[in-house]
Amino acid sequence: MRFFKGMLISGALLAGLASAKEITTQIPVSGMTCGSCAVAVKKALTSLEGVKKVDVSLDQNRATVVYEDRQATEKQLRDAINKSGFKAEPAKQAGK
Ligand code: 9UX
Repeated sequence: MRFFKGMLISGALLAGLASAKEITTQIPVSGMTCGSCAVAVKKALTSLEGVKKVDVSLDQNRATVVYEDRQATEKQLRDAINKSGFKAEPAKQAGK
């Protein structure tokens, strides 16, 4: 009995993970010239619903974002970057 209960719980956990999928994406950002620029981009992204983690690199001109698959889209992330006064560039496929 204990065994089957364990199976049920494992199954429920797996189902939960499958429905709550987090995606990590890297978006090149141009126009950032100082630390405050990077902070502004980070704030804009962090304020979006479904965004879990944001890291903005001024040196690498890139934002790394972890977001909830069901609550946000990469388009929304890009729009937020553009609205904050910077520019989300097309993702590079090479060197990913
Ligand atoms: Mo980065 Mo904007 O200096 O004033 S925050 S250029």
